Amino acid sequence: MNLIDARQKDFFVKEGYLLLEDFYDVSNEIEPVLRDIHGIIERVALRHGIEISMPDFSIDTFDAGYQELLRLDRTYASEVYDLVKQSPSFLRLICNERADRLFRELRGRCMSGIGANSYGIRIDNPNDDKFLAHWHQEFMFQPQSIDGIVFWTPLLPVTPDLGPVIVLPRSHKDGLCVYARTKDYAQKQGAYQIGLHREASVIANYEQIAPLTKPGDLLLMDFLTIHSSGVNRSDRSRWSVQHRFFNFDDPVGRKIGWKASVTTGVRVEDVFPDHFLVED
Ligand SMILES: O=C(O)CCC(=O)C(=O)O
Ligand SMILES: [Fe+2]
Repeated sequence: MNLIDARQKDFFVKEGYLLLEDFYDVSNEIEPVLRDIHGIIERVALRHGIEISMPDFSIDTFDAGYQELLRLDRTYASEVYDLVKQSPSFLRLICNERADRLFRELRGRCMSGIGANSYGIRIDNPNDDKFLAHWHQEFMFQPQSIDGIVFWTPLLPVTPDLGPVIVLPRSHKDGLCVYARTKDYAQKQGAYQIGLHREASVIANYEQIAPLTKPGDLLLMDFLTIHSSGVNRSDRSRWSVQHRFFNFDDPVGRKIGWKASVTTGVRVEDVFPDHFLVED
């Protein structure tokens, strides 16, 4: 049995993204991740001897206590950020058999892979713009295979004020863009200083969409589709899972050697010398 029909596959190929509503089973696949997050927040507080008001677990308030930790000391919140990736239920979600099969339905018969450090749980805190992902294509930051696919799934209902991901439909058709270490992002860390060369004029070529999603939904993006974080102007953190599959059989990936995520220190200027400019 196929997970998607021909019309959905055509849509993805043409538009460079696809929203699959209710792809994951919320009780069996999403809720365990929320429970682990709840448990980790509780334990990080305990470790630091902090009394936070934490009600018993519920799907709607799974992150209760997190805002308090963040307010008390940002490093407590960073600990939570690093630890939630170590939850078995999260790792089960991203290695999910159906997700893997979905990747291979979209890319045809191939051997799939999950790049080193290519997955995580984003916690986008209210009005904290420093860690937002500016306009990018995944392949530049996850140099595994050019036909890789981002799997983006929310852990809470994403309303407009929470800042849904912004996607530029059909931007994948124009191939890998030219990038530079731009002045605009000079204050960011490491590879996040890299941005699209002449970003505003590139972005202006496309329509922008920002799909609203709920737990269980899955947003797929082609590794060449330009996208960015929306800005969170609500009073709650925006929790979402990102994971990615790549194709070991893609000739571009084979040539570059299926590299790990830039977050491991891979120098993408060396991987893609033809796609970098030094701006003056
Ligand atoms: O969630 C976001 O704000 C950005 C997500 C993103 O860039 C990705 O999932 O690849
Ligand atoms: Fe991305």
